[in-house]
Amino acid sequence: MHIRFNTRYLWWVTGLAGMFIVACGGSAPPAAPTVAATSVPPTTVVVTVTPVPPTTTSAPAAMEQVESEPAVVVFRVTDRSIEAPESIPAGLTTIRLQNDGTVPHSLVVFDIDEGHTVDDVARELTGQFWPESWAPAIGEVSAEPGESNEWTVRLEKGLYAATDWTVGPDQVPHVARGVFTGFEVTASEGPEIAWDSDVIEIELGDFFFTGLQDLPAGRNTFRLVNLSDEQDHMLLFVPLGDGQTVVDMFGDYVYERVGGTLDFEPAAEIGWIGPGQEVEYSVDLDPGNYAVVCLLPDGHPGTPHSNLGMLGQITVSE
Ligand SMILES: [Cu+2]
Repeated sequence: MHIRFNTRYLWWVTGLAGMFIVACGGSAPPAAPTVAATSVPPTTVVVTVTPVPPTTTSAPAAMEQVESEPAVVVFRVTDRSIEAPESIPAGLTTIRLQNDGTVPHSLVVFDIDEGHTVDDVARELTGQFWPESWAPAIGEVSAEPGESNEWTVRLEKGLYAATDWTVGPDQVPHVARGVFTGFEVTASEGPEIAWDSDVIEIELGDFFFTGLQDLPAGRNTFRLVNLSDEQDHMLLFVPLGDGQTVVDMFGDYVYERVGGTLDFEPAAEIGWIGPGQEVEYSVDLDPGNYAVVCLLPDGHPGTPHSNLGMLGQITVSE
């Protein structure tokens, strides 16, 4: 975990140019899916979609929201491939990374604007560049071998790419080995599935958090909204030592230290959230004090967002 983590930050410093650029995500909201999902065995790659009976109310379908679980789509990642459906109905969707490989893997999904293709994303990533504003990230998770992790996002009609963009233990990018796939989100009709209302809402802006709060130990579910028009954001929860503060740990954080002297391992990570995106993540936290930071860079080479104000501290209690 630690090595992979440093590797990705090095990549930010040396290779990434595109993720700070204005994203245009202006497509109309799609009709919502009439789906309910069930979980699937980890070794299969299935979207389990069960039609929901049509509602009897006369309100326009696009305006109503129903309480239901989002559809679950499994992305089975091995060391050389991603198996996933080629087509997914639009709407609130849980994207689950199932790591069936032998090393840690991440899964990031890009929402590709019209005029660009899945191959465009592959080309950028193979050159170790982040896709530019035409393919904003809509979330990322990571998982150890044999484990899974997931997040929930409202998918809109269009083309998407999914990959593990990180570098393996042998320094070869996973995308270069074929850990990459594209999929299409198709229009769907019926009531929109409402977001879970029983969550902790956090807004991420340029450059601040709102809604950060002390938490009970265990599993906490967050809905995060990126208010920015141009910046990606993320959240890391990093355990603090006795008497240590977030300023001690990240107050003078600069990328030059990454890969060498700065030594930290996040307890939880809420991945890349593109401009305007809204996502839901659950994380498990043990009791203790945590630094909560966004370390993405502003500009290239960039100032870490933590230095610009995206830096907080919380206590997690039994
Ligand atoms: Cu940020």
